[in-house]
Amino acid sequence: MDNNLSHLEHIKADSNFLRGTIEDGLGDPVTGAISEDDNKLLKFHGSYQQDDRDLRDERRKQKLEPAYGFMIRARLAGGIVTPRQWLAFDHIATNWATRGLRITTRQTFQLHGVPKQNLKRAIQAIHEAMSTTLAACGDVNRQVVSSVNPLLSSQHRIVQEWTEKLSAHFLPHTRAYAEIWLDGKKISNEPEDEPLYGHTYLPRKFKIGIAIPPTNDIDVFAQDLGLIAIIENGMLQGFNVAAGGGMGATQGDDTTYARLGSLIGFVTPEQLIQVAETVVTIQRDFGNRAERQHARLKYTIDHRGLEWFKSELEQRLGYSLLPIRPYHFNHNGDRYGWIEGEDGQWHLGLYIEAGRISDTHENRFLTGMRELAQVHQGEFRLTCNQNLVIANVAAADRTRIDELVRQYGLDGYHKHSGIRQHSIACVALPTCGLAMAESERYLPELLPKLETLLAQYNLLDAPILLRLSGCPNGCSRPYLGEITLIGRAIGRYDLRLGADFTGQRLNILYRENIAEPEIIKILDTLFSAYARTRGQNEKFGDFLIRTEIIEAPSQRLIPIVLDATT
Ligand code: SRM
Ligand code: SF4
Repeated sequence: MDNNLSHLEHIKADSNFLRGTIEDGLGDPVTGAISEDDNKLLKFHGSYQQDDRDLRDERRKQKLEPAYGFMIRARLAGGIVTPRQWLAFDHIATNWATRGLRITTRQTFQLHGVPKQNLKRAIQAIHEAMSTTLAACGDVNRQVVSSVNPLLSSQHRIVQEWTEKLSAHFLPHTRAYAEIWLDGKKISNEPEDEPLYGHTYLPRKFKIGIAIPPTNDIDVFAQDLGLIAIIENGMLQGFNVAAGGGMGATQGDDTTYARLGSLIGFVTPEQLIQVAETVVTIQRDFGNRAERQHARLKYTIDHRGLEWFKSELEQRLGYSLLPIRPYHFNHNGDRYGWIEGEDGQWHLGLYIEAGRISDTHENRFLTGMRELAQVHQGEFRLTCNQNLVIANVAAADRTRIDELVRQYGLDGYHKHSGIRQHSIACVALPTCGLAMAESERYLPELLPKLETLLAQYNLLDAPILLRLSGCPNGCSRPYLGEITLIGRAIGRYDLRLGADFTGQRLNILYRENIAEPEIIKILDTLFSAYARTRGQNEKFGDFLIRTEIIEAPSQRLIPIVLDATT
């Protein structure tokens, strides 16, 4: 193999379709860890080896190995969870994991701290509940996300079907998953193949999402392949295609950056899978396999040019994409409370702080949700803003659901401030190995302080997108926050401001590497100005740009529209 390739390309190539020596590592009783190379392959199976960073120093002093535990991420296309599946995840969370269930920013579950000896039975339990962890992480197409809620209308349901088709289409074919996790033996001697990915898979992770206007609750322009469902006269016509979105950046490396996807055309539902597959295979063939920090589709497009990308796509397809159709987004974030669907069934949107569902001193969300799953007849829907919907409830069952929601304190959505309702925080410490600062654990400290300020200026109800990330990788899609903190070191953050409320404009860096007192002081001044001089219905990010408190972002960061015709 080419020596210019990154180390991970060699690991993949030599892995025998993602087997490596994972199975041997799982069986080694001497350590709670597996080898470094196997850990890289394990991601493709939906798990990461981590260690509890709160305990690192103490264990080092005691000459103990780090407190290893495994994170497990499920693949739940469009974030749908049946009550049976909920109870299976709850069982794993209660018996084998440490921090309950965690709804992620890609509308699925993560579990943390699963010890090596329980990893296999946890993955088996997920499989038995008709779900999987395969390709939830790794250099493949990941969890496909879509706007909530499939039951709102017949067209939402059709979009969900496309979400599931896309998710299934891009699952790897390797038999390693079944061998390692499900029955432990070689199930066939037939030669193995990955017809779509090839034996080295993609150069990097790949993400697809479908938004249904006017809601951009998935941040469609942050996806490698963002699809905007066009529904006209109550019928799904097809999808506008945005390519090359992505959030990740590396601290101190200007050659890495967040980028909004570029709109390149419109495809009919019949063309969708072929177009998505062709985009993925272009990235497979041209993505940078030497430097992982430049391997996402956004860099392939920027290095070769959007015109090149579009013409390569159309040449491979054998036809041209259709002109982009008009669309309009009016908000990001989730809708809370009861909403009635077209068919008369009801859906209850609940706010979950940073997506964490656990039993603590303050609340018993895990127990409450377990009880809800035991009585609920419909399904649950996880959102890309780390919240959840109790979906498909008959009118007659609403009272019982409301009672349980109230009993377990899950009814906060009634009273929360606008900023709280629109807050997202990535996991960060203590499990994320890349975290430079707190995020999920900082959110409950920060929010009341911001709410105190907002209350002074009568802005408690103002919906403001707040995003916290423990490092620049961008797991909370922080470059799309109207107010964003990105961790630089413990207690220190970059403050970014000025994204719009619909996920269509990136924010910009306002102050670097500052601590909480300065953050609060700056926001105090800005909230005061916002309260005094904002226009009617003007959102915070738009206000900052109009009043030139911050500069409008540079052109490069605004979606480029090719052949934008109506
Ligand atoms: Fe992420 C890596 C958590 C959504 C960009 N992300 C990680 C890891 C696995 C850390 C690691 O590599 O060791 C984090 C595990 C933390 C932990 O302890 O659980 C992690 N990412 C998450 C989650 C759980 C954040 C959350 O609080 O919900 C989200 C899980 C999504 C899922 O269910 O699939 C999550 N990550 C995202 C998103 C948002 C999205 O996809 O909509 C992004 C930005 C979008 C994008 O990909 O461009 C994102 N995560 C990254 C990156 C930067 C990638 C890049 O292109 O540079 C990394 C680091 C990497 O890949 O090297 C990363
Ligand atoms: Fe970890 Fe950084 Fe992602 Fe937060 S943004 S979960 S700190 S990788």
